Amino acid sequence: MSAASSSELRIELPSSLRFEPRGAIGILRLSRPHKRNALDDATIQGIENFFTTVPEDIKAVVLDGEGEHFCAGLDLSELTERDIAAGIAHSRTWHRAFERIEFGRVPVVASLHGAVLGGGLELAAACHIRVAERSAYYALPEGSRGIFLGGGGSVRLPRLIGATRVIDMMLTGRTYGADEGSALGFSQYVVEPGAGLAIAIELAERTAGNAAMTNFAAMHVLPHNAEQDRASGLLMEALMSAIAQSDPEAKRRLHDFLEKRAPKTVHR
Ligand code: 1HE
Repeated sequence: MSAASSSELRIELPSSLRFEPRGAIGILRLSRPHKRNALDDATIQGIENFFTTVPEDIKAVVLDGEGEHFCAGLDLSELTERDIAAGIAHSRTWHRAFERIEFGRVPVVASLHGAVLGGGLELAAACHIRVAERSAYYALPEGSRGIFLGGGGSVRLPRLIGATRVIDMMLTGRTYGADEGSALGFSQYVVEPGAGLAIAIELAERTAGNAAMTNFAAMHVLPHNAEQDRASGLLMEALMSAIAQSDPEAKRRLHDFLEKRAPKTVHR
């Protein structure tokens, strides 16, 4: 399916999701604050649809949550009547939706604040960059609700913070605040309350300015190589590196630098 431009977004989003294009980036907002942005089936389907057909002119997406909390995880009210087969199918819908985020076309920057719980943390973990306001806190209430991770968290979270910490969170209900969580790997940035969205937008705009091939390589090759044996990883790197540098966009950028038209890389 070919993607439309953001001004003619063809996909219909559920009322729990809102999309706001802003030039080369777009903000996708969890918009169910009265339920603390709990993720019901319609929202998960909407996330999958959105990331399958991100409008062509959108080069990066910010994922935000309306209200005081980023996301309270799975909508527990939908869980009570499911049998085993329905439970497996349900978990697989989450897997599909979150894979679309992690291995889609555009980098996704999550802006986190307040509760980032259970499936909300699984959702955040599927994003490429996480900016946490100081109010953000992380927990896996699954342990106390008698359930288990189902949105890819048992795969993604141990890769972020290590399996033993995830086991501890599940078994004891341990919570982590923004600073501690960032040191562990939950977020790459911690910012003051209220500053998360603006910084997430700034970061998204920066990624939107990259060559598309570079973003593709970072999003697809780096996680792939983290799971490869050394020889396969190095071979994949050589192939990707050659593909990226032969792209006309890379040639243009290299000439810009050599002819002193490009900014220098400095640390501020
Ligand atoms: C919900 C949910 C939800 C709130 N499903 N309805 N997640 C959890 O176990 C976390 C459950 N939620 C909470 O612990 C708290 O709601 C919060 C700490 C996030 C926020 O507290 P607070 O005081 O601001 O709000 P509240 O009064 O608890 O909730 C407001 C409303 O949202 C209320 O509904 P109301 O109709 O009584 O107004 C809550 O019932 C509703 N609400 N969270 C359904 N999660 C793929 S597997 C993933 C597995 C998981 O994610 S397990 C973790 C589930």
